Amino acid sequence: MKTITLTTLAALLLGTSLAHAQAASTDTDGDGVPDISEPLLHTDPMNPDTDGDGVTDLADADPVNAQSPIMEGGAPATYRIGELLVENNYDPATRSDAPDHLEIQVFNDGAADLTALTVYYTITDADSGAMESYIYHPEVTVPAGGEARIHADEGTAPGHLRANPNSIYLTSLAGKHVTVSVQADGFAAVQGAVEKDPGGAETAD
Ligand SMILES: [Ca+2]
Ligand SMILES: [Ca+2]
Ligand SMILES: [Ca+2]
Repeated sequence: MKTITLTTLAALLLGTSLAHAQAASTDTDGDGVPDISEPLLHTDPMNPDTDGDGVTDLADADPVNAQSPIMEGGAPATYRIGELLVENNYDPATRSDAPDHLEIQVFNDGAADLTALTVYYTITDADSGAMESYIYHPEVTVPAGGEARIHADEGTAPGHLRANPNSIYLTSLAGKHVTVSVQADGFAAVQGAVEKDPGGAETAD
């Protein structure tokens, strides 16, 4: 019969509890909030500043509600929001339906390329009234006389921003009211709004 010494047993138990402790304290994005706690705060375990306001998730009193960075005034906007989707997205690259996500089409009617855009969007849950708001600075250029699309999803290609996987957009089945503001430096902002049907986000539809 194989015997196990008390020392071995103690080492095994210690090893197990250490592994548990390490798993419980894993903090992938290094913001001080353990991975296992981020869903409780509705924050993103892969993003140290989920709402994009410059304050880390641990220090942020309201980590999924950023104050609007949109400036009043500015030159008349030479751009506009075209399509604004929160579901029924389509991926032209694969010619197939894409998982539901926020997608903003921006038209540039001006004579100069647009860069350094600020995007601010809010999501309000129609049932609970819970609200989230996010700031993004997408690295996209909207060519003069052309258009660009900005996606808040899991994509990594240009124009794709990381969306919060613990957002009410994904975790609540209620309908959502979504507002979007887009502003180029020195110009007036443009706004849009869209309603998302109840039923949560579908992988594809
Ligand atoms: Ca974290
Ligand atoms: Ca985080
Ligand atoms: Ca923040």
